Amino acid sequence: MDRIYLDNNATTIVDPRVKEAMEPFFCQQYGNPNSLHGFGTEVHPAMRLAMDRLYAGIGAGNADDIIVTSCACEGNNHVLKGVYFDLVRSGPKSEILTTQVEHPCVRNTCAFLESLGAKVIYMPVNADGVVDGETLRRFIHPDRTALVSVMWANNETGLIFPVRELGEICRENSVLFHSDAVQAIGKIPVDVNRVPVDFLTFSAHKFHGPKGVGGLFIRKGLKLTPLIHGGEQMGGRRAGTVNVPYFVGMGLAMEMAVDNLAYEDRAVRRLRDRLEDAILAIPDTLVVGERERRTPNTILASFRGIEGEAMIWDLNANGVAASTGSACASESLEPNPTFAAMCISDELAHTSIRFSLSRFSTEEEIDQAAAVIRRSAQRLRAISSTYKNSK
Ligand code: C6P
Repeated sequence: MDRIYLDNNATTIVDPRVKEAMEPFFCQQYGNPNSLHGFGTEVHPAMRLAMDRLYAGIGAGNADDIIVTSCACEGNNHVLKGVYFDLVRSGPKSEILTTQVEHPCVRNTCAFLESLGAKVIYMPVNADGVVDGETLRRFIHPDRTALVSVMWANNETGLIFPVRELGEICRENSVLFHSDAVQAIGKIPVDVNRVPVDFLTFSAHKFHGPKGVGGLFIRKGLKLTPLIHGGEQMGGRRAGTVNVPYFVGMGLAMEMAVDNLAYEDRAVRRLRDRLEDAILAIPDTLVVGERERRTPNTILASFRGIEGEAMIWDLNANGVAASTGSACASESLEPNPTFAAMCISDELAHTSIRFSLSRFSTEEEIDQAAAVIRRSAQRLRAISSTYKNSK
């Protein structure tokens, strides 16, 4: 039985063309790019091309910076801790604004900064599951707010935040704006010309690049204390020998992600909607958030009376990979903060499954997955006293 992968918000398959582009940089062109000899300098053209592809992919200008990082967790840590050191620790500002539904790498870094004395405000989401301009206006203050950090799209619900409006409000108040665009790149347009972000983070493995490499965009002229001190790599902004093969792979993956945006919007969305219709045809199911407000690949569905973990287990045994939410929180027993912030009841939260597609998903897979999900729901409800009692 072929397995069906519907957990693309956790990670994606590396596009075979990306893998192929990376290969020469392991055993042939393996020089350190900072070396002065030919082994070092011969990798420069590929690095320049990769960097050009990243710039073009997000619409960055020549004077902006993009730092190659090890992942989005690193990029997000860099922004939050950097701004803390630059503006909060010794003033002149005191507060960082973020949301109640950020990825743990933002939420937990903010908690760490609180332990150092920063004031962090976790803004609530509205009925649509996002922080809107009105809410930001309530909390932002030009004298106190050092940074606003709001994700571009949520990893669990797929809901898209009004980042353009939020960025404009930050500009009006002369406050720095950061967006974690991990779940947006390759799914919806991400353009730093249209959205006034100062910092933006992404991770290659979410758009068919390799794991362990990401990017941090820094708007031109902005200072940001490094997270990793050492050599002069990345213009002194991030020390450490650049992971050349992964950087090359990320560059190509970015270009392909942008080239495939129209396909994502049309074909992936059509498959997502097909799966969603099939799920909603099962009695007592619901999906969180309106379709048009979500990234085109994501469904967060709830199956009344079925524990999420039980369903993941059953789906897995029948060849379908999905998740109960964020992969890195899959072992946590804490209530899911995103669901809590959205006022999703405990019952709903415990019965939720995230299905996330990619441009590699096929119609045949979606139809097979729909049949597996339907049978799984029937099987598990037949032994669920919670479900029977709810009837
Ligand atoms: N979310 C998920 O299952 P890394 O692991 O550093 O490449 O990416 C971290 C990250 C940061 N921000 C957002 C919005 C994310 O979705 C993720 C990764 C995965 O939802 C794994 S926890």
